[in-house]
Amino acid sequence: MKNFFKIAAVTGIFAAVGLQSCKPKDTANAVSGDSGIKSYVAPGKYDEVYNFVSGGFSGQMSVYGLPSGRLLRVIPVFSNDPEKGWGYSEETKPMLNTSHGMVPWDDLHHVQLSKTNGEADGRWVFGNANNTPRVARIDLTTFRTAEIIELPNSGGNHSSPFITENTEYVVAGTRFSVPMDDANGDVGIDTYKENFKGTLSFISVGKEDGKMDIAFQIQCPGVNFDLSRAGKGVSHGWFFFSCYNTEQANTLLEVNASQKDKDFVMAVNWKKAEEYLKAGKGRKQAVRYAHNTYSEKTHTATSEIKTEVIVLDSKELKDICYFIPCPKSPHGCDVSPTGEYIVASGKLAAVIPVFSYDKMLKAIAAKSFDGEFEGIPVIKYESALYGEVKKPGLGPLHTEFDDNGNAYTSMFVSSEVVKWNIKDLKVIDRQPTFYSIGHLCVVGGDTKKPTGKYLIAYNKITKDRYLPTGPELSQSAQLFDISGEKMKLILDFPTIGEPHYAQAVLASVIKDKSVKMFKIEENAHPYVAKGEKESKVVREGNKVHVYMTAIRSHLTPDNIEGIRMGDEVYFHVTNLEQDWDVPHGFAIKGADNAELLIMPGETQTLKWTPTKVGISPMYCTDFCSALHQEMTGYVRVSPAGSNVPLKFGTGVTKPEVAAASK
Ligand SMILES: [Cu+2]
Repeated sequence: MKNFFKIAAVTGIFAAVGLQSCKPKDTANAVSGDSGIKSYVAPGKYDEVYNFVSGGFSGQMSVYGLPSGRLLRVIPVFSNDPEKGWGYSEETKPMLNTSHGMVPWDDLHHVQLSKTNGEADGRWVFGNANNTPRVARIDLTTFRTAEIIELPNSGGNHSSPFITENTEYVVAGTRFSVPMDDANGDVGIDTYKENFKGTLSFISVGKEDGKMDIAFQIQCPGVNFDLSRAGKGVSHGWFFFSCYNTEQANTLLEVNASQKDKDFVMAVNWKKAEEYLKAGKGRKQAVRYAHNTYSEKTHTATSEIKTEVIVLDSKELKDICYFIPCPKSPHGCDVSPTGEYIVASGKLAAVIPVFSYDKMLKAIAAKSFDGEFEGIPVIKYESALYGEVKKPGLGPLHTEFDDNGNAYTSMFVSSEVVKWNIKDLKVIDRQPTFYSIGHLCVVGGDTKKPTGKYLIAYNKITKDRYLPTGPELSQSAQLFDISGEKMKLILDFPTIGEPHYAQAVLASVIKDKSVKMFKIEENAHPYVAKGEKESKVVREGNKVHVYMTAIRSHLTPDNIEGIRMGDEVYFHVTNLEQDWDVPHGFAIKGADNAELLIMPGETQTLKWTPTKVGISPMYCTDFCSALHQEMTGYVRVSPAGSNVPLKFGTGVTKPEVAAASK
């Protein structure tokens, strides 16, 4: 058996991936009859569902309307975004701060909506940074990133951000085990088994304000944590993580981490961990990590470096972590709506094992163990197993659920979605995807109450699905109607970056909470100008602060003189509009960062260091009115040491001399 797996896995399956040999033949006829009409949303009509999709290596999150597949918004999270000035404006730069300094890129893999009673409550959506481990919280009243927290003791934040049923915790398991941050990391890489550790970070989330904090970490054996789900219903209080590389290999993982027939699902009793934490069983560890928050009062982010984290050791505290054997290199680890069944997906396995929470508890009570792995009890496979889905397809990755007791599993290698019944584990239907599906998403499919109407497949490859666009083709999502016995493909739509995981929720949960503008009288930005009369230009040494306002269709001031080479100029632009959907933009010639995009009632700052003597035009970048093209101005830059007086104005052909020079 072991040899079969080795050959099948390393030769057969990987060759199949490379050759696309499992490409379905009937691509042209994929949507037939009137199925397409099911995705049609007439002009002027709203979509029924919001779909939050990870942007993979773009570092952003995108928002689509379903069933139309319309791209509604790209939310900047971990990467600079010149469209919105994210990471370029002085106010947003602190959001990308880390213990390594500013890291303006990451690889966002998974998204997860906040939950109340196990259902999406539409308050926040969380995303993970895989590369430089971080977790972000996005506020769904503004669709903007409100908070980013860095994770110490982690390398590759893949198993993240997964959430308990009342958003008590967002959890983040490290993908790459590494030496702990307070240990000497200058060790031979081949000392992996001795020195490399895995960690699970439990991030608490403020009930009202959503504020994140690392409540504790659990130190685990050095393996790769891949995905996770919180228990719910009967299994509330537990977390389940898939782990691979239990071989603890440190090189050529494609072979060396595919040796064993079984890796593990790790079950974590987080309620028990909380008890140990309260009883003072944690170790305080000195670390450095950034915690960045954006305030909509000041429209400004602050970054704080934290210096301590509490670590619980899974080896010492025997009853918080258990391993369950799982074939083979598992990816998905998904919990059914009732919380009773845990579905694991071995990427290289020929079956889908379904574990029973009840059987797992009984196995723990009866100590039905197969020894230990790195000091953690290993439950006997058969003792926790409910049953196996036989011949589901090749390369099972991830499972979600509907409201009728069915499960849907993505099959990467055989490029299909397989529907099966949770009770009898029989396959009901299979539909091809185009091509190489990774994650899938059912509306509410990871919650206690799935809606069971739409399923979206997130595919790695599109090949012949869209018009060619050079060497790189758009990646894609595919929408299936799952309201009947058979799944029906109804739409293809292209996606931003590489769509990993996504979540979807009925639009009614979110749409009426949208912020339409920020009240100008509540703007507490230190450089706000709450009306044109408050606009001014102030020199402080070589720093020049421009308190500027924007309203249709002019900037105030729009003529500025007296700037000198060597100055740092800060344009603090307040958008005076108090009307929905009227942002203004701001850009100036030669600025080496980006534009600003300023929402109604908000203030944002562009830092500009002039590089040439002369006249630099500036203008509004967001087409705001019929006279948007006239929304412009000039800045005069004179040589260093010049005695051109500081002057500014709007609507005067001869500007007044600045009174407010310091
Ligand atoms: Cu404008």
